[in-house]
Amino acid sequence: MSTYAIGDVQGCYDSLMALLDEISYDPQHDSLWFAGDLVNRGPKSLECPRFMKQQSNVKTVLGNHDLHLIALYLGQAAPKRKDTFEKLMAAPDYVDLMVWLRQQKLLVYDKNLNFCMTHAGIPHIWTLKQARQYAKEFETMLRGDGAVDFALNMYGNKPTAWRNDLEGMDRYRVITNYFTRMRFIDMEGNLELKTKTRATRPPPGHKAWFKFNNPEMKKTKLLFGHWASLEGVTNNSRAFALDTACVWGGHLTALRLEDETLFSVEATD
Ligand SMILES: [Mn+2]
Repeated sequence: MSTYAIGDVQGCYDSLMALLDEISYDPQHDSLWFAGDLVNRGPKSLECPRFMKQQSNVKTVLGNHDLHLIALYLGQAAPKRKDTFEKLMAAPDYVDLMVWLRQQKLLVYDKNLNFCMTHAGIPHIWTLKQARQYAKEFETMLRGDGAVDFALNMYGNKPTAWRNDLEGMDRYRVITNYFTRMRFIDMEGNLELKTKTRATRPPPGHKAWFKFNNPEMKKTKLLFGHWASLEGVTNNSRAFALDTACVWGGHLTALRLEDETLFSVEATD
């Protein structure tokens, strides 16, 4: 009976199967958490969500690629050149898979395990309570009719920082930018969304989000994906970077939450 948190799969179904083999995954007893970006760029964006939907003990959070797919599904975004959604969008269960995807969360928290998972992280300007509240706000919107309007308005880097009085699309956009796109941030919480380098090369005035002192992180351990160039290194025993660049020929990584043991396989897709 173990819980494994797995980094960005991005359609790398064969690597996922190899990793599940490596950890001797037992669907009857084990649980799987996925850190988002379940689809895109990799070759099997249909098979990955199909597999996750079939399992009874899977928790996932949405990543930027998953939100992009939802926007395409809702007819509010143009496909990007590198998207790999053709097979998924032509599949007989496409709509079922999208209904499932829209039910997924931005944040998963388990009090007993003392882990919280989001795709990109949690900014130091939010308490865990705030983060859970904003995630829930967004999740409720995404399941309803408001999602169409959001999909039309989700792209963009502004506003750059959280304010309690933000409303409507600005509020949803900044919530998703923190949860699904954040890497570098400044003391006031302003996001810098262009730089994708390692944590040791921040843009001036900014730091990797997990380098800021966040009292919540002394209590709760954070799992995230999204930032492949970290190569799994945060130098912070409370922040676990799970994206090890599987889709770029790196590795697919799982962390067993009960004892913090890492497992990984080489990319095979
Ligand atoms: Mn991502």
